[in-house]
Amino acid sequence: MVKYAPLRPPFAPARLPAAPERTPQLQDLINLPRFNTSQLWALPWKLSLAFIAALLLQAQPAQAQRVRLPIFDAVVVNSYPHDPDAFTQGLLFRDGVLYESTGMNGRSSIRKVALESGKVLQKADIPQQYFGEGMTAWKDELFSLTWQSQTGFVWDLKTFKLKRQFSYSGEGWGLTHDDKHLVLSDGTATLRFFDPATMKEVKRLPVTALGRPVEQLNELEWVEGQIYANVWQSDLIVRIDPASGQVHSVIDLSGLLKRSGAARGSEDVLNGIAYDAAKKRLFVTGKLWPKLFEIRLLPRPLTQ
Ligand SMILES: [Ca+2]
Repeated sequence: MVKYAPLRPPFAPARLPAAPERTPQLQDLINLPRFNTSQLWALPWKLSLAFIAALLLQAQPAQAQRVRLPIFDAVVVNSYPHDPDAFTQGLLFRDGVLYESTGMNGRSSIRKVALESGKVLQKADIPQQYFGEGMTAWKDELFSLTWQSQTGFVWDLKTFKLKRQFSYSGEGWGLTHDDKHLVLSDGTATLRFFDPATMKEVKRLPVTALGRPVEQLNELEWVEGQIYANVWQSDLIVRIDPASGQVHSVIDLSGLLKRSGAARGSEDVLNGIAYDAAKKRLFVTGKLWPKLFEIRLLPRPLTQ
């Protein structure tokens, strides 16, 4: 799958093309708000695909009823500094600190980051030939992926020393774990589960929303028995039932990028979900975003 083709070579954020709009396929599935005329004037003059999709749904009320999924909006509880040069690929929270993996050839790393200050406390670089991707912590180790090299790394959680490598087929995008397995996304609509002891694949989980596959699943987080997944190049996080693979609700984070202060380039998309299970705090950030947010989820009222 072409993921970063417009970027290479060279990596040049200032010259990136305009951002693509949201993933229309998934956007079609969620319960878009219905705009009334008093709200119309406040919308940006440039109609987004989301808005067009909303109009289409308005024009086809029967279909809108059929494709409705519950939506949650995000209330920002706290915001913290985040390294604007970090091309965030993986994010997790453990023992009071954040761990983050970053991407791009020559800029990929794993980091331990202080939540409040955003300061990088510890860092290990990933060799230049690799494009870093998602990461998760398992026991006293960190497992990190690479995009197309079919190579993963296992790091000591405390020392950040590289302990060993593993290989897997296909691409590596996001990584998290349940109580038994590591869960890997690869840009498709299928999540793959691995035994962390052997890194052998043990099962696959097709992810669907109202019967349709949800492609481009990216950064992952295991949250209270559910899998949260960024949908790449969208402002959406889908909440997946790990038993059935069904998306049962969607978190709409549109507006957070602007609030983060990030420049709107094609690559500075939402991509980072971490959960503090002890204090039940949910954190999100994006690639090259100067801010990281703690958010609380608020159900969006259903419109008639
Ligand atoms: Ca994560």
